[in-house]
Amino acid sequence: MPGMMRSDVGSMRFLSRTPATLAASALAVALATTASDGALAGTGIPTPWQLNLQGPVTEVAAYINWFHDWLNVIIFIISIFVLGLLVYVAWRFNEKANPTPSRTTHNALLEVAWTVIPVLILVVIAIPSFRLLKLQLDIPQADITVKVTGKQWYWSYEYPQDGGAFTFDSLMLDETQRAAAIKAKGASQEVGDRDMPRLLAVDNEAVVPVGKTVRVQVTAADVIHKFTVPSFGVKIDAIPGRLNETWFKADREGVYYGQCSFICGQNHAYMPIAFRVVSQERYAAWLAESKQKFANAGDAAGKVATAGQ
Ligand SMILES: [Cu+2]
Repeated sequence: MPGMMRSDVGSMRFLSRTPATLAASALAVALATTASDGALAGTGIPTPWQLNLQGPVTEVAAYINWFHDWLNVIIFIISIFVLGLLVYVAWRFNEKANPTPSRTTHNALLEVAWTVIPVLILVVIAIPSFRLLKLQLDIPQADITVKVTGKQWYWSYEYPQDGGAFTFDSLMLDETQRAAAIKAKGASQEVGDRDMPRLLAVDNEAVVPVGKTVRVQVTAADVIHKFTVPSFGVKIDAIPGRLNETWFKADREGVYYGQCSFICGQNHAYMPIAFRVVSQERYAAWLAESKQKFANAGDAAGKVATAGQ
């Protein structure tokens, strides 16, 4: 897709300059431009008719997008090559065209080639794959730690550092609440749908500062959930009794939505994740405000009954 943060994966650029990549990129760009009206459409949020991955705002997500495109190039080349071979064999060596077939059974050069070439293909997949795994799993020194707990069917966020030490629950706005929120803002339906998207907008967004490394500790309180934010390149299981860790460093302000990605019960589809990435000043203001607001926040168990209606 155009305008993506490719610069972050500069070390892999040598691989993305082949003519085949350029052709595939051109095709992807053509498809993406017909599918969306702006280069950044689909960043932080899915869009109608979206074909590609959501736009990345972290190094990991940019790498995932690049790796996805790179695999597609390999897949296209192999598929076209195999299809070409099949068509050629069916045309050139059918019974009519080739009534007396050759009885050749061995060809050393060919056998070496069809062993070595697939190995090389696996190597050019494995190297970036391991690099990506290392980037995801090797969590850098964190500026902020946020603990996220999946619950049926909402998320709780805990800010243990920064002297914050507050917890809050984040529940999806149902259509009645969303309509009321849009009305309270005095926004048009169009603006309301953009700022408070259906099935994604929540009552309390998690807020983090831009350009800071956020370590996310993920767990669950009841059943297995999965914490997923596509534009951060983050997807990790939330398992009761286990603390999983991941990280992201968003390099652009904005709101980035995700969803639970592990079927966890009746309202699995209605427990979105919303991260608002803001400037350091706005983050500090939000922290101060939240310390007051969530000082006595109890568990949201009582709110669940209205969450998915
Ligand atoms: Cu869930």
